Amino acid sequence: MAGPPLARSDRPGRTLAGRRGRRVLAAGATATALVCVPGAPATARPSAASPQVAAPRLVPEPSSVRTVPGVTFTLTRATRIVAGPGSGTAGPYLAGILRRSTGYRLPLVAGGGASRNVISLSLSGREKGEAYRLDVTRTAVRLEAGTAEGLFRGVQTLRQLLPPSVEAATVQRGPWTVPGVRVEDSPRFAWRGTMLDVARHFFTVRQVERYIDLAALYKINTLHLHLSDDQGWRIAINGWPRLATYGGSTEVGGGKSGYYTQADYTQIVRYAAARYITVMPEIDGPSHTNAALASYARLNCDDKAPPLYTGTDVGFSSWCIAKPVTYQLLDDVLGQLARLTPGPYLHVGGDEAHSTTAADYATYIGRIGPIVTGHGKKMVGWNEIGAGRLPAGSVAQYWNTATGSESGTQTAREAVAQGAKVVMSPANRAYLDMKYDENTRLGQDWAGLIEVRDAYDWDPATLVDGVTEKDVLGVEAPLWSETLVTDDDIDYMAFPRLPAIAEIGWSPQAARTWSDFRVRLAAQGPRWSALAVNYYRSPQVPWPASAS
Ligand code: TNX
Repeated sequence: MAGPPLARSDRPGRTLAGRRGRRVLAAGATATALVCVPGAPATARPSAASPQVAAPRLVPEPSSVRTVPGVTFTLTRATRIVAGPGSGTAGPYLAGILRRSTGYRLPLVAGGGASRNVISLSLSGREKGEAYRLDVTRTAVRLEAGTAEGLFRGVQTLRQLLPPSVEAATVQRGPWTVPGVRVEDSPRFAWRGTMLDVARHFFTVRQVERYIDLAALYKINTLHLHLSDDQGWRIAINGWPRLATYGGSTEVGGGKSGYYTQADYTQIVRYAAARYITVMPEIDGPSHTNAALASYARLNCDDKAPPLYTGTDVGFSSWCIAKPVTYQLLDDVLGQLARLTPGPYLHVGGDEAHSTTAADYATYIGRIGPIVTGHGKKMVGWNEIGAGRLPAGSVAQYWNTATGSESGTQTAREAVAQGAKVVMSPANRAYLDMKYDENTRLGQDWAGLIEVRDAYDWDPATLVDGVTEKDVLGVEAPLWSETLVTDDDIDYMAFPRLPAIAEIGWSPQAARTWSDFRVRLAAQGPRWSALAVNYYRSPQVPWPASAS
């Protein structure tokens, strides 16, 4: 299997947990009676001096939440959604969710107008980027942001302030109340991603869209699609038809599989963009290339095509580094993907090249970098690419474990020394395909077992020596699919760990503790039930009785 096997003693300990309890701060003297609960434990008993206010159970935890005691907004048949100019998809997206479960008409109206019994979404000069501000009073819900993207992130917070049944696909009974709050929020990191491996098992456009919606609820903003590997090539490329028709014809276990037409891919990109999620396509190499090598004999150094592969070994295949046709192919593939992808990044893989010599590997990275930048994109690769020459603006995705992987931490440092930024996906923390415990039916365990707390209790800025906060662009949770076939399989491995990684990427480090997160996470259970998400009922999380 991939990577060095970890002894159980190398697994992340439980000592990284933040021990700072949450504080309940009463702002009793203020006229508005706002109660400031930055990191207040949902379970804490307020002291006699402070009013009894339960902190809303939000994931990811916002930078600042102030509750307004005794105030609630109630959504009624007469509520209107007022979407100001430039508010993008935030209004229609919110209306779509609320109409299904409330059965109310909730008309979407443009700009100003009546200010009572409204949910208003408007742009303001006060916030920037993904930051937003949400005010819930007795008469209105007001969401403000500097961009449509910020409004969309704020809509996710508003969803979580409503009862869980708001997520249902059919009409439910209210009342549809929202607690009085003022939320001011912005992300810690710019990149909060998840990866879906559509190569080991193929997932349809509909399945990918479903995953996008679930990720959007936790303010994920990057979808990394692992489009090629030894077992399958999943994107149609003009001029190289057999990559998809032959290379995409099977998968792990040998089932009949599939690929995306360029129209399918564009559809995914648009669907993600409507949720302010950037798609980053990956074409893995120089290893993980068997499906392509099997499709065209001339791509192989000996001009012989290997058979298709349906097992789960890694590192046995390699592009023929010396042949010009390798780079013609990559130029065509990356050029077409660059044109289909509005986002700034192309991921070129680079992991586990065990069948490529170190010299060939460095040659390869030196060749592929200019191909990517020549098509107007920035290069992203797994951390091994740090051993090669990186164009300006490159990003290394750190996948090794924090302990027991000198070569991994070394290449990450080499990448940073060249000016690259790092996205953190340590396998023993962020890999959604690792088993939760010995009894998990799905997944692998080569990087260790990852219970929810292991996924949550780490800081991307202190994980790798020599890689600090300023070098870190963000976090990403990869979902490798050797063992995953159905939506239920995807759900089970991603929930609840994807929200844990999403919070690491969004929330201030000082505001997050495991003891508080587990309580807020528990409140998501009934939401996932309403969304028909097949989540893992971790024994570490105090799920409400109704969630099981
Ligand atoms: C390692 S880590 C891989 C993938 C496997 C995964 C399974 C990395 C960049 N590559 O090829 O699917 O382990 O956990």
